[in-house]
Amino acid sequence: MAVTPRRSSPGLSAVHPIFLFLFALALLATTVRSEQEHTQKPIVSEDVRQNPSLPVLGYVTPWNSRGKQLVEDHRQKFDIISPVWYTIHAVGDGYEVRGAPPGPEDDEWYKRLQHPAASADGAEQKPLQVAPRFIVDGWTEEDYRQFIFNDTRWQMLSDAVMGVVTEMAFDGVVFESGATHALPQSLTRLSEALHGAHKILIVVMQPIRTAGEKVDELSVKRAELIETTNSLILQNLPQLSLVVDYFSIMTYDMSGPGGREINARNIGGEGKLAEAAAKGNVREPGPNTSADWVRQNLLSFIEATDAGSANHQGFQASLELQQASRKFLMGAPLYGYRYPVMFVNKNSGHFVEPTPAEKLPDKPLITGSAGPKVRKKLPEDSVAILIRGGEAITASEIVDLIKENKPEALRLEPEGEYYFDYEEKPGTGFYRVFLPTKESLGHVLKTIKDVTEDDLISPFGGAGVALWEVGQSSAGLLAAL
Ligand SMILES: *[C@@H]1O[C@H](CO)[C@@H](O)[C@H](O)[C@H]1NC(C)=O
Ligand SMILES: CC(=O)N[C@H]1CO[C@H](CO)[C@@H](O)[C@@H]1O
Repeated sequence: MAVTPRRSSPGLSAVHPIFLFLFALALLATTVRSEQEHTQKPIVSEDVRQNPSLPVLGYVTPWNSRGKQLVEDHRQKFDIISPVWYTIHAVGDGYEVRGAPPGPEDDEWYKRLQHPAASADGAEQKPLQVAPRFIVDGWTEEDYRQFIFNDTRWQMLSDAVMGVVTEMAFDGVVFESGATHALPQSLTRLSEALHGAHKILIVVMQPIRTAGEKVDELSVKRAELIETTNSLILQNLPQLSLVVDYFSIMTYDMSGPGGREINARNIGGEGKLAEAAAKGNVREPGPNTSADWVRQNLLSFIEATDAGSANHQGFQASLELQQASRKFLMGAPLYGYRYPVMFVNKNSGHFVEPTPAEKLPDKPLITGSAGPKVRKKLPEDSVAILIRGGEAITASEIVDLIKENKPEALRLEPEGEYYFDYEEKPGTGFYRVFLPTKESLGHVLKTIKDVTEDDLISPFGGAGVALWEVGQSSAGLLAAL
């Protein structure tokens, strides 16, 4: 297993302050723009696709509804849009789909996307495919069991979903459930119904996780659980890849609200904290995604599909598998994460407090915002550890934090994601914020492209990106696409 990279100071490089400033400006520009003008024409040069060969799926949620305008302003950056609108319930002997576009304007919005539009320079923009997400909601284990083994039920579920798809004239479906890896046969009816109507089926898959070092009983158990889950996720991939058009792989939330386990070597001393770290009970804030993790996931999914081809023989099978090629849409987050943290001295394992700084140190720098601004610096050799779970934050929230606190952004190597620290008010505790940037997103895209273009790795290569979710992003971020 890959050891969590040590996060000692050689790994950190300070970002030129201009970077953050530009980042904030890019975000601000969008906020202002979408507030004042709804039919504003996109800026042409920014909107050229950086990686035209990679299909782009963008999720849009009702709770960050500015995603709708961002999609329209940058529609040539996308191929498929998935509004998050529907749930599938097990009711009585069958299934019921609930949900709808939240309002008439949402109806008009998705229909506009399905038609060609004119760009600022008068060129025609292609129509987008609209494939809303349908998520299985509240199913018990028994509900799954009944569904998996009963082809009357496969048909009932297909009918329930197709009823909506046909009525609304959607271009396809993103299907999400807690056990999609176990459903290749059960989804054949839905797949046939969609394909018969020239519509697409996309399924959401959990990512493959790194198992971690096996050093004692507990870590062995943990690692084995992760390995088992990984092989469950991958085992039916060859069959699934023949019924679906794309997989949307959730390679975001790499760290998630719980952060990640700190490397025990990063906390020394004899104290309780060092003891807890050695047992894997201390967590640190982490980046949401790394290009390397995305790459590992893509390779695992390609290999698992490939392994299936060994069981198929002949020309027809290889043709089918070629069509199975452009199937992996790797998830990339468009949100940041904010973690409440405390700082610990690496050598003693004791908590340390950032101290007011007269002169600005080059890194890292923490800025208090209350009253007369107090600039604080982090003592040498300290690491941040989580004191509570973190939360996702949007680009506009990040802009507000940057404007208010004027922090210095630091780059975490090798992940290439940026973070900054700030204190809300003196004495109320510190936060570390991880933010996606045009650069980190571009890096993920480049990694995907490299894999798809590497003939040795992927003779039938092809993959793209799935963005969660457009409403949390900004024009600045979307420029990476
Ligand atoms: C399959 O599902 C249908 C509809 O719920 C039900 O009527 C039927 O009894 C089920 N068949 C089996 C073998 O469970
Ligand atoms: C760089 C990094 O933090 N990678 C980790 C992110 O989270 C996933 C899953 O939790 C791990 O497998 C990665 O090692």
